[in-house]
Amino acid sequence: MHKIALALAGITALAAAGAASAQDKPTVALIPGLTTDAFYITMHKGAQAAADELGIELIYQGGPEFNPTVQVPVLQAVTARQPDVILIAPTDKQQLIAPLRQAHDAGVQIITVDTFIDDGKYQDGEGEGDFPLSYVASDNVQGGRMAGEALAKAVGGEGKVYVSNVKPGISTTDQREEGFKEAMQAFPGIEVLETQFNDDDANKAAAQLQAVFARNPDLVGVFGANLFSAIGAADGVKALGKSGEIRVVAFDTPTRIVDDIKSGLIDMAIAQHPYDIGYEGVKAAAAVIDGQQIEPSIGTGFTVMDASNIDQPEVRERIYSE
Ligand code: T6T
Repeated sequence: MHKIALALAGITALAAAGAASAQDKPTVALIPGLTTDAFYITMHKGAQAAADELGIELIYQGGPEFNPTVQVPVLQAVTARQPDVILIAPTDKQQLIAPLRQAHDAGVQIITVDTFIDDGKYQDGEGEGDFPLSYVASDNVQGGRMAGEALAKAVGGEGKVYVSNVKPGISTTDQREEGFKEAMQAFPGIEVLETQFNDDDANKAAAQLQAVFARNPDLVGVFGANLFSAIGAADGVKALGKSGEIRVVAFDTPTRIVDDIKSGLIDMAIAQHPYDIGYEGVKAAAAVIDGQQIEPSIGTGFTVMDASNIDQPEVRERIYSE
């Protein structure tokens, strides 16, 4: 296994001779949930920044959909390239356990970013999915609670709301829903309707919003539990002409969500810090390559965006890259 210091020394020498090659560097692969998502595009930038600083070769490879059937072949192709460490956002808590174990058994160290497998508690000697070395991510239960409190406040503690979510089995969005529902227990005047699953398709989420409203004309709010759920929920509210009447709270902050905060369509959005997840992920991978022990869980923060702070530079710098 490479030692970063040695690799760096080697790279310096080769660069001086004008012949540095990718094989001389330790290699880390980042496999996102899907490639066309501003959240993972931003994570890639953070990962690349850390890789450049630490003299690591970064491979970035993913699929076009947030789906284990699409992600597993990508994982197998990346494993065949034998990187030292794979950083991956597993698209399902259970379905990625066996494929990741195969990669691990082939000698690749695993760190999960954003999402986890199994119970997300790694290296504690328990469970089928205990082998990843670390989980680098937002606190998604806490983010869900924050969203719940914000929506409860926006609707004045009363009326019908629901969660627009991706699909069951994804650690992040499951936890956000859990946190949201936990927060709602403090508001007896709010009824949480059945969750609508949109398969990460904003058009489906928009159609579902309109269908839920057709069944519940007294609908007052919706929580979009990720980027596509939130965009779709907001689109649905807009199509009904109910902006400001059906209140929207969003997870994730591409520019489109920020525009909707400005127009009043969305009340509040929770920005994750995907750049930091990518950066910290590669830093942790570098430490592993260097033979160091790392923490089994590495947390990154949130920035809450609403009309009151959306023009502040330190808030705007958390808008995702597209
Ligand atoms: O919300 C993020 C990510 O945290 C989640 O795991 C999947 O959806 C996003 O990528 C946003 O689309």
